[in-house]
Amino acid sequence: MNRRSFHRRMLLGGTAVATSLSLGPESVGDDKRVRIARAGGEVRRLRVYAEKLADGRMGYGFARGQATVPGPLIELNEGDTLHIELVNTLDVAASLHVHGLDYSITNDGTRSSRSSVEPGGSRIYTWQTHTPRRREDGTWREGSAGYWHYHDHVVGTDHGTGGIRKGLYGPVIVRRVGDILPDKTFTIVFNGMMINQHEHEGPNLLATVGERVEFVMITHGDMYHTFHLHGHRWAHNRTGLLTGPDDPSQIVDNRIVGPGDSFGFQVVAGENGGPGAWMYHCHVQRHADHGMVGFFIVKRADGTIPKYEPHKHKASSGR
Ligand SMILES: [Cu+2]
Repeated sequence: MNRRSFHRRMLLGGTAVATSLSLGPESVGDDKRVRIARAGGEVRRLRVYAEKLADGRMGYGFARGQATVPGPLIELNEGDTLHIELVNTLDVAASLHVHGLDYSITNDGTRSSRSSVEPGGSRIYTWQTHTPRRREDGTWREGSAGYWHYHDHVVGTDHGTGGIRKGLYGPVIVRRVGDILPDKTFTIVFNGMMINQHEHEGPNLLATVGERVEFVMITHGDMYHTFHLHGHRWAHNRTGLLTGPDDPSQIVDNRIVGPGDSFGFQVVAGENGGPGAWMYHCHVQRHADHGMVGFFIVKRADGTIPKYEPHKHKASSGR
């Protein structure tokens, strides 16, 4: 198995004392190195289109005609500012409301704050992020890093119930300097009894043994669920990864989730059980039986998969 060496670095600046995991130059297994997130502080610009899909769903996309459900992943580093323009091609007002980041009330994406976008219109929302630091009163202010999400807040009702029901949602990841970067990221959204707006089956997620795979798990709708992944485990903390041998985070392979929740984690595909079509599903039995199930398909390096008969499930190779 992979041999990993960790060391801790103390960052001393003023009254702030931070401990971070430094993995930059370290070796992980056979000439494999992890990539780590750099420090933020950039001003970035994006344009996102709200669109109706041919099948009646609604989605966000970075270009016209390319809307997806879930919407595209937005990745930032702590300290970055994002100016994101929403172009509304729908025939109803829509918005962008983000969880976890910093924004003024005029960037809230709600009707009550007059920050929605009329049909055919556009507007720029500004989302900011910050690093953890000590307040002047000595208390600790959290940083923005986390697995977050965005969604419409005005289609159908003042809570965006109609937009969310049709697919207007997507993931946001804010990384802290030094966070380990994945080889690929998958987004799983439980929305009612659907996964990523598919009824009776979830998408298949394709990876190769040894790949560092990141999951972003978001929940919408009216129901509580449990997210379970076969053959893999993660830490119940911000990143889903342990920071070292003394990290007290609980290790889990199942987590209860409710509407508006989001979390994420990374696994090394097949690290514990090897290749195979590993199920992921809601562990509420009735929901699983209804089809809240998909497969995390971990291939051997030669592309084969043991004991697996491909069938109708839609496959996704991540990004
Ligand atoms: Cu469920």
